[in-house]
Amino acid sequence: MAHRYTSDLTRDDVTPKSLFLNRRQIMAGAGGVLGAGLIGWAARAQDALEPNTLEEITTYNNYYEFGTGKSDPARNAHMLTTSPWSIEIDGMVDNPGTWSFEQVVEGMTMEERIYRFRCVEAWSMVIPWNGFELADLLARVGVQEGARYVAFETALRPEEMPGVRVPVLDWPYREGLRLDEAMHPLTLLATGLYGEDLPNQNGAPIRLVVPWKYGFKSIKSIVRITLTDEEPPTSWNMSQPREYGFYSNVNPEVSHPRWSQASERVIGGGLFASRQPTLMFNGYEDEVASLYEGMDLAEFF
Ligand SMILES: Nc1nc2c(c(=O)[nH]1)N[C@H]1C(S)=C(S)[C@@H](COP(=O)(O)O)O[C@H]1N2
Ligand SMILES: [Mo]
Repeated sequence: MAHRYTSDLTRDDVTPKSLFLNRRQIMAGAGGVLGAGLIGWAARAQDALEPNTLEEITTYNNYYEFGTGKSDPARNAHMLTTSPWSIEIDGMVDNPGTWSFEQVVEGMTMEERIYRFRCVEAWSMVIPWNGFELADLLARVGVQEGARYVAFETALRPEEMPGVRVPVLDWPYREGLRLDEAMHPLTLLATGLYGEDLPNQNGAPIRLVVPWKYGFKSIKSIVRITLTDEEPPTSWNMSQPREYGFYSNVNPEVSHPRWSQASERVIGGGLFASRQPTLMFNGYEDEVASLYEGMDLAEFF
């Protein structure tokens, strides 16, 4: 995984057109960097797909199996053995079984996808992932008729994961998607970032990335994928159901009970880049809004 993969999804596809402005035009119009505040907002929106540094992406993490502090995963995740790795794929599939990591990745179309990443805690980054579409793997295992959801599980290894001695969550970490969300072309199984193997703290060797949902849906270090006809239990929803819904689509208009989701703190960044407005579906509204037609997005949060 030492090379960069080309993507058939360009920046234009994943950037709302109204925000896709030319930075040089903005700066010319503003008469320089010290232009009006409004210009700063526009420049930040344009800059939103400038990836964060590798340093930022790998030192500010949430991976509670290695501790609840933002720097705990970078300090502790080296303890996780990521090779060999196997994934159990079961439930309503034609070819259930245990797959090695190498078997899972074999023949998949690897791409680079530069995605916005928005944590429910109201911080954000831009991350250049390498991986493949979950839909391609699901096609390979053969989803049976009647399956409606996909459930995911993270490894649970107390001897390698100091954080699971603390019952902050009901381990193993579990997540899930509706089948149509799982099949969406934006939904990625990531195996790398910045063209290198995924660092352990980011969910090695393979993790989910669902860019229009809050970050906790993007489950790390997956060991099990189950097709089912019932909405699966998910860790944060089980822990605090009034705060974290099953859907958890990024929505600036629906506040978390304890804080607003209208804006986000940008990790890293330069002069202007401390806070920016949060976008509906994290900026992927054109691509995913149709999945939720007719649903009350405040009720199904
Ligand atoms: N297994 C597992 N997956 C997880 C988490 C976790 O604690 N355990 N944290 C989630 C949360 S809250 C976020 S914001 C993202 C963080 O991903 P990153 O550290 O790669 O930025 O991972 C998600 N996936
Ligand atoms: Mo998060």
